[in-house]
Amino acid sequence: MGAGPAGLTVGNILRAAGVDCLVLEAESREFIQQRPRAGVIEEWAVRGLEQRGLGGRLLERAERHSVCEFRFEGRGYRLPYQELTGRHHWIYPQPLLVTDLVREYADVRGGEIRFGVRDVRLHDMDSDRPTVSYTDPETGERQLVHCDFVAGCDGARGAARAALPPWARTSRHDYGIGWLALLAEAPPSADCVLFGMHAGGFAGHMPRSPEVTRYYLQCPPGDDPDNWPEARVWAELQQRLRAAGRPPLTEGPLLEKRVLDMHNYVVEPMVFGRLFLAGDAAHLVAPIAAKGMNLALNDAFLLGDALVAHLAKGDSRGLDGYSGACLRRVWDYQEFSEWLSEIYHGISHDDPYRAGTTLARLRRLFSSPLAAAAFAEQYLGTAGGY
Ligand code: RFL
Repeated sequence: MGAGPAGLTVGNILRAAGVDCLVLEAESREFIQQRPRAGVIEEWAVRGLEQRGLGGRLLERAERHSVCEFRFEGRGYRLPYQELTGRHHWIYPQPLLVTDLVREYADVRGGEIRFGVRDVRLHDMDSDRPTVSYTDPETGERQLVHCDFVAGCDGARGAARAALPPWARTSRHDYGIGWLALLAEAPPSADCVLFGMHAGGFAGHMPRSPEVTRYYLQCPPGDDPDNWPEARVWAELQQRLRAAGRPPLTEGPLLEKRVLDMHNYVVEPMVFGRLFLAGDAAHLVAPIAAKGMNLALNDAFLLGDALVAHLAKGDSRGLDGYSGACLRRVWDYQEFSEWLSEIYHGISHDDPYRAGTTLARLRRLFSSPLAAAAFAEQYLGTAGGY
């Protein structure tokens, strides 16, 4: 269920092993191939895609990033994470990755996919023969799919999570802040990601391609994007990201403008009978640390490989340990997101005590090589070892 990074990766792994598989997707192919979202992919995740024959186009086109820059108190401080850890980030827009994965799954590996399905429901997940039903968009008829396993990869608002029993635990965290997420038709204004910590609120600059840049502006949760006309957006971005000796941002028309209320959740366990949740269906992490798609890929690698081991070799160890293995990385990234949120938002808080401790944390990153290396390791994600 779901043709996002998680569902398509699981589907591709199953198809490579010759396993019959059907992907159900609520939207159209055109829509999912254009939906703008993530852009930062961790090195281990790219390696995981590559090992499963899914990284070719990404490696040809993605940009490699090795440094990020924090801007506060009117100055820019560069953090050379590759120098500190030997590892880097890849920048590859999520719509391009989804396009690659759909093409490989449907056009190369012969996987079946039904787009535009409506009213998807799950039945008998705790039996040996679970079924999924949906309304066919063309005929309007209900269809029933008999399954051996169901991969619930239908994101934060899908049907899979809703089908969990009452005893499944969902832990939630609300940051109490909003981000205005923007895509600008403007070239990046620096060679790297910029984080602006300012009394007026956080601002972020994330290069996406030579023509397009993602920006974020902290705003009240639930704010109306109409409160942010282009002139106000650019004035705030210029102010919050200003640093001595750095040129002003290159402005351009805004292609996307939406308010995200920052919150996280984690579902435990990620399994109910024959239903295995993966990606945002199982855990949401606000885009603060750019981790969500990476976690979705980690789940998909573990689930796809475990299903193949079970179906091809009768080895169930991967499926038995699936939830625990995913959750170790999930909680690690949740914790980092929490820590980073304080760095981003502590200065703009009304509380001068919090602003003081946040500035101390920031200064430590640029005075202690050990603190910088610890940040870099978490920012890049640990390559295995969980
Ligand atoms: P997706 O991508 O949401 O895919 C789920 C798919 O399921 C479909 N669907 C259904 N299909 C069938 N039946 C139903 N009932 C269905 N209901 C929904 C949906 O149409 C969709 O196609 O989940 P997946 O695969 O788990 O992938 C998760 C990632 O998309 C998400 O975590 C990231 O986008 C988060 N994220 C980022 N993650 C990163 O790792 N690095 C980043 O730089 C980053 N930047 C971001 C982000 C998320 C953002 N937004 C919009 C919240 C930036 C932003 C602005």
